[in-house]
Amino acid sequence: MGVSLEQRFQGCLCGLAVGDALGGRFEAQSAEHLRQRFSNVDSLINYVTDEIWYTDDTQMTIAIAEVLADHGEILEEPLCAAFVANYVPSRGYGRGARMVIEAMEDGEDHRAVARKHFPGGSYGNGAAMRVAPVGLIFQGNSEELLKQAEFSSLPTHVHPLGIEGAQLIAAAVAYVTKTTSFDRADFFSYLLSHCQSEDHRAKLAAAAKVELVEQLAKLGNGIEALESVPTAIASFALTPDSYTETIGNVILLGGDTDTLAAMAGAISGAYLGIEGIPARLLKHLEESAKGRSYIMDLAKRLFQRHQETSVSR
Ligand code: RVK
Ligand code: MG
Ligand code: MG
Repeated sequence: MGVSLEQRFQGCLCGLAVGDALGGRFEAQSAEHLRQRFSNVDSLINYVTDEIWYTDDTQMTIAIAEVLADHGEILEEPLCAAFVANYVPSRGYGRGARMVIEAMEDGEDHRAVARKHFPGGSYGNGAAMRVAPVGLIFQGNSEELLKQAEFSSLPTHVHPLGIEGAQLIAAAVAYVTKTTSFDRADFFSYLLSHCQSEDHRAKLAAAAKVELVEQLAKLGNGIEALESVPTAIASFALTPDSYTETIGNVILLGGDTDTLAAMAGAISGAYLGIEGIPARLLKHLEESAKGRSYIMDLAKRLFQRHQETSVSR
C-alpha cells in the first residue's frame, strides 16, 4: 500500500481529531433524526463546509501524546499535569472525568475521586477515546501495550471494563499500524486474544460477526466502553479501505457520535495513513493553538520518539 509509518502516526491522530470534530456536531442526536437529515455517508461528509472543532476526546488524546512524546512512556504525574493543562471544560467532558480533573487542578486527592465517583470507578469510554497514541508507540510489544493502556486509563477510569475498552482500542491501533493488507479474521482473533473479561469477549465476538452496516447499531452507540468500543472496531473492520465510510457509518448511529467516530477514525487513520483522510475534511479541522498543525507536529514527535525507543525495546 506504500503508506509510511510516519504517515500512519499522522493519520491516526488526525483521523481521531476529524472524526471527533465531525461527530461532535451531532452528539446525542438519534439515528432516526440523522437518517432523515442525511441519506448516506457522502451527504454527511459534504455537510462539512466550515471549521469543525474537536471535543474532549482529542483534547485528552493530545495530553497522552504529549506525555509519550516527551517521556516515551505513561508517567502518572506528567499525565495528570497534561490533562489539567489541556482542560477546557467547554469542549464537553464526561461528568466523572470533569470531577477528577478538577480535583487534580485543585491539588485534591484525585485518586480517591476516581475510585468513588461511580461504584467501582468509571466504565465510560473516556479512557478508550484517548488511548490511540499508546497503540502507536507500543505497537511492537503486546504486554507493554496492555500495561501502558491501563496506566493511561487509571487517573480517571479505574473500572476494569473502562480499562479494557482502552486496551482493545490500543490493540486495534497497534494491529493496523503494522498491517499492509487487512485480514478481518486475523484482526478479530488478535483482539479477542487481548480480552480480559467475558463481557468484552462476548461483545467483540458479536462485532466480529457484523458484516453489514445495518448490523452495527445492535452493538450500541452509548457512552459506556462496552457500548461503543466494539462498535467503533466493527465499523473499521467493515470498511477498512474507506476513512469516510468508517467514521460516517458510526456517526449515523447517533448517540455518542464524537467518541464513536474518534475511535473508529483513529484506527482507520492508522491503517490508511494521512493520505486516507480526504483533504477537504482535514482542511476544515480547527487551526487553533493546538489545532491541525499542532496535531500534525505532535504526530511527528511521537513518530520520532517511537523510532528512538523501538530500537531499545
Ligand atoms: C460528554 C454507572 C457509569 C459508571 C458506573 C456512565 C464525553 C455515567 C466524551 C458517566 C465521551 C458516563 C464521554 C461517562 C467520555 C461510567 N456506574 N454509570 N460505574 N461509569 N458511567 O463520567 O470520560 O462527552 O453516566 O467517567 O468516560 O465525548 O457520566 O466520563 O463521550 O458513563 O464524555 O463516564 O466520558 P465518565 P468519560
Ligand atoms: Mg467528546
Ligand atoms: Mg463522546
